[in-house]
Amino acid sequence: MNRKILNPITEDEINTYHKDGAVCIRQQFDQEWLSRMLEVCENRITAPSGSARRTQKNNDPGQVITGSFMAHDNSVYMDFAKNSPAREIAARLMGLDEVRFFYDQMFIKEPGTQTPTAWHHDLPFWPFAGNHIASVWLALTPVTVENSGLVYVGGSHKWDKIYLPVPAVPIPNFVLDEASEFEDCPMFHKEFDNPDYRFLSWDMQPGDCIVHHPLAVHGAGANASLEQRRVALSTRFFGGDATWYGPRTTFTPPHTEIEEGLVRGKLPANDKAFPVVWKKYN
Ligand SMILES: O=C(O)CCC(=O)C(=O)O
Repeated sequence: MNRKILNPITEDEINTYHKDGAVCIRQQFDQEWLSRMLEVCENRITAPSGSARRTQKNNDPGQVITGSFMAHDNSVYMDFAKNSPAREIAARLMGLDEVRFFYDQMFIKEPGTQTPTAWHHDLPFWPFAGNHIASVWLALTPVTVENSGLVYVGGSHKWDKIYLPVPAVPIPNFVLDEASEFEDCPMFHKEFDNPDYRFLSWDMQPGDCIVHHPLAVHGAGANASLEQRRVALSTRFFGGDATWYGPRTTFTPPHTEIEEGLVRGKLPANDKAFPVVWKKYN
């Protein structure tokens, strides 16, 4: 399995990431990574464990299976976070010499599921502040807008907005204090014909990934395909100007309850919760 990227990240890709808040990076993972990660994600369909969740709404012929923090109880995911090219992709796009692993999340949408991914950006869910937090959303199956591919609002990470974090499955008292005052994220699919917005989406093959900024607004529609399952693994990394803010929601990454090294305004340099996984000069 390749530890290093297969092709250099280009200036064009870096500029797009900074300008749009999201960029699609093609084919940087070898087949062994893809087969391995698809298998371990699909195992969660039949044997959900850890934080895997399944949502199936009334009258929805499909379902959504999600999971978070898998790396903390499954070494295959931790190996991906510590050794796959995802780390270097995130670091190079953010222009950092060193990145830490934040957490991982998987998103499976079974054929025919009606459940959309609501419009949101990620930062208000998290106890962090700063720009240098990148998510690498790796397609493990073919992805199109028709089968619930992500759609981004280009440049939305520069709007100076922070939207109310709403979990996909309702969680009682999820939002804490000040975050409950944040405004609702608009339903941007109603604006698809509005020339004021630039919507970005990509047809993807397994092994393509989208890397997005923590304030890039994104969402996805139903999986309208009746044949194609959509499986993605989102692995998040940070460094540079990222700082600990303190919880805005009940989202609590493993080992952060101890609070060692977690000081508001400082890089969350807690090696157990957020190990350093890539250094430029290694
Ligand atoms: O895959 C999805 O539907 C949601 C992904 C997402 O919101 C993320 O990775 O931040």
